[in-house]
Amino acid sequence: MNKCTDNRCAADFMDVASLRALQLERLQKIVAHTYNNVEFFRKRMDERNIKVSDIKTLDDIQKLPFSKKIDLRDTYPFGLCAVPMSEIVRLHASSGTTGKPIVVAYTKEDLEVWNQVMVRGLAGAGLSEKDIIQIAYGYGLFTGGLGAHYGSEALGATVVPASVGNTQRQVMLMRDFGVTGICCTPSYFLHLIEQAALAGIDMRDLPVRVGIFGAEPWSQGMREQLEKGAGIEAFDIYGLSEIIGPGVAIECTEHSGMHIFEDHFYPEIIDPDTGEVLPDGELGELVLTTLSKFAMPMIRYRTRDLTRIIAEPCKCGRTIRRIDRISARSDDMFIIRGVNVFPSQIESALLTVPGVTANYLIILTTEKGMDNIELQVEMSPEAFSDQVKVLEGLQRNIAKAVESVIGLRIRIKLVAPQTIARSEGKAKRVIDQRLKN
Ligand code: DLL
Repeated sequence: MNKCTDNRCAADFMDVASLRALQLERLQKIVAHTYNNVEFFRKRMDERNIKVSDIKTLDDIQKLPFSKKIDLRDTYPFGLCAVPMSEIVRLHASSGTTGKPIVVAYTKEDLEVWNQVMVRGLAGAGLSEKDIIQIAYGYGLFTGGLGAHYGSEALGATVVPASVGNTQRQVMLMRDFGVTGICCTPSYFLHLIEQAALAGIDMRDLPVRVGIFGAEPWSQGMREQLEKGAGIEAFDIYGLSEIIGPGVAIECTEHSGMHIFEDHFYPEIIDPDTGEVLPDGELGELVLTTLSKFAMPMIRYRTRDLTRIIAEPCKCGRTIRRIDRISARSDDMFIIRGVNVFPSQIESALLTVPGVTANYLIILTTEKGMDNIELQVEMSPEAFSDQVKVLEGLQRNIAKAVESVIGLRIRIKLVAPQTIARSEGKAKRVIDQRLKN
């Protein structure tokens, strides 16, 4: 058992009965606060004839209506705020793929909660005031940069606010400042490793030892590429703007799921089609309720992220439950020839094949009235070959690996190292060129 020595992590190890009591107390308070201050939410409760006083146990949360991203869009920009603007000290926004951004707001106390969960997460990943942490998530309206920044500062670490971009300079800073921890998207870190190599720097020779990677789905194969390529320990961190930003859940050193800071974010898993609450252990859509965020509380927010709750105790001794790696977003799924496919399934299968990198692109097209998938894959420089036989063998292996997971034979196109566009933030993995009828 690896009890965290930082006493700011005490809540992670709270006895379960006290944790449930704390959750209930906070739930009752936040439901009352939201009912009293957010007209949108009050109407929804009134329509269903639900009263604040109906929340007597944690299970009573199921009486409350769900909320969704569309609610934030419909009430843009400040319709879900539960405090006057004079109490709001920060706004963030997330653009998403279509339409208006969604806006999220924080009071001073909300930011304090955000810092606390980040401190607990970073400390659990073995970081401390002795570390120099480079933040290479984007700074700005995106929550990644500032969330990781202030969390690392609150931990007491030395923060290098690099933001994204200027990749060669990022590598130089890491080397010259002796950076020991890095926070960025996993795809961007892969890019940093490659760029370092091009500059003649082997990331494994640098002091960096911990990576805090999130904001996009990533597979076990990707973890291996990052850990081996840079000689680091990689931690999966999860979060979303609507709930707070990064720091909703994070892995501990056991790396068997992400501990969710459930004293602040109450998790449920539902069947995405029926809305029925599923028991612990079953895969479904994660629904979160913010128990202690007052500027813009979220009640039963449907994240669209698919995972399961791991209720079994973790070897690390934390009593807060875990969620599994986010296997996909329900809206990332595409249907090809009647088969449901998630990009993350393709990544997991692909990276079991030696000689490929995690730089890939899925291209969906319509040919002769049929939907088709092409998977473009960058080969590793070592595996890159001009021998047709070698390339064909690799193509066959990838096609087989993918078929064994999704049940479809898809076209594989091998491309030379460094040909697929790199992203500095969330990687774009799918290009959909299908004809829409
Ligand atoms: O991505 C917050 C964040 C920043 C998390 C930095 C972690 C690190 P949004 O831009 O609102 O917020 O996007 C949230 O990103 O619903 C998931 O679909 C996805 N996501 C976030 N973390 C992970 C992860 C930030 N570790 C959306 N694994 C979420 C898989 C993730 N998907």
